[in-house]
Amino acid sequence: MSESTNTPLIMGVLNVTPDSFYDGGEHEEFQDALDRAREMVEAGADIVDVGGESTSPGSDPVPLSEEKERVLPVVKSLLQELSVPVSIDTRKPEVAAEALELGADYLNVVTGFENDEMVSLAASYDCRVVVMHMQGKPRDMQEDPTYDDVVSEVKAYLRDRARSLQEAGIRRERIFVDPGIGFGKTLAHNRRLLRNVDSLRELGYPVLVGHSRKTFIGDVTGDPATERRGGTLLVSGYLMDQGVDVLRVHDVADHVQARTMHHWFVDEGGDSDTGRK
Ligand code: HH2
Repeated sequence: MSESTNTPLIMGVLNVTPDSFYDGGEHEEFQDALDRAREMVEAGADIVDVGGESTSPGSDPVPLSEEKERVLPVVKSLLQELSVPVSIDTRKPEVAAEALELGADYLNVVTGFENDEMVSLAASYDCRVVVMHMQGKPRDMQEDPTYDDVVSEVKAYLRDRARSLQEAGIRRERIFVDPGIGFGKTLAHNRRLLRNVDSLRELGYPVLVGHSRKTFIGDVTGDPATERRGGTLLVSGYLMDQGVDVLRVHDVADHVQARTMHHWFVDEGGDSDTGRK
């Protein structure tokens, strides 16, 4: 196997959402989620992010009991079985509380920890937290996103939120910030943010980016979500150039390979050609 590095960390996306493809019901869905998580870890994922509610543009909220039924058994099994940290991606404090009680290592909240209950949960479990920027709500966030200067506004928001998390008792080194690609952003906003991840890193917190297979790639290329691997990888390489700390992605094996190549290309010594074969 090729030499590997672990910067940036690769966070594999595990969406536990109903799929019309299955007619075998819940059990099959559960087994399928475990299999996909195992595959991602085998491929080199550093973290597995489990989510049971779609937050893509136009999506509706999932009832609490349904989200719990979907994600908690999966989180429980993964925590028992996997050697890597498990992250819970939820907007609901009730789901977060149970996942943290089971031992979840990361709390990934796309609503910026604006909910005080989420903040106190994160503080009492001393987990790692991902604080993300979003303008609006998934239902309508893409209707007319507006900024004077998207980079400085997102940066200021993340600085404020991270500070208030620290004030609530969450240690600085446990906080990750995320510009929220596609969450209340136009194509031009997404591009500006992706080009300025190095500026977000000036905040002094590790930066996580979740751009994988998102709509902006389809807007540029015309390709559906299942065929956006090339676009995703190109953007990932560009983010690696800027020192991104965590990439939240669907295609783990491709990213582990890209990370190894990036390391070889950028970090591994000089260019001198001594003529030695
Ligand atoms: N994006 C999605 C969900 N969770 N969390 C963080 N921290 N950053 C993101 O950019 C992010 C996230 C949405 O993407 P995906 O999981 O691919 O889609 P869906 O919400 O439809 O399951």
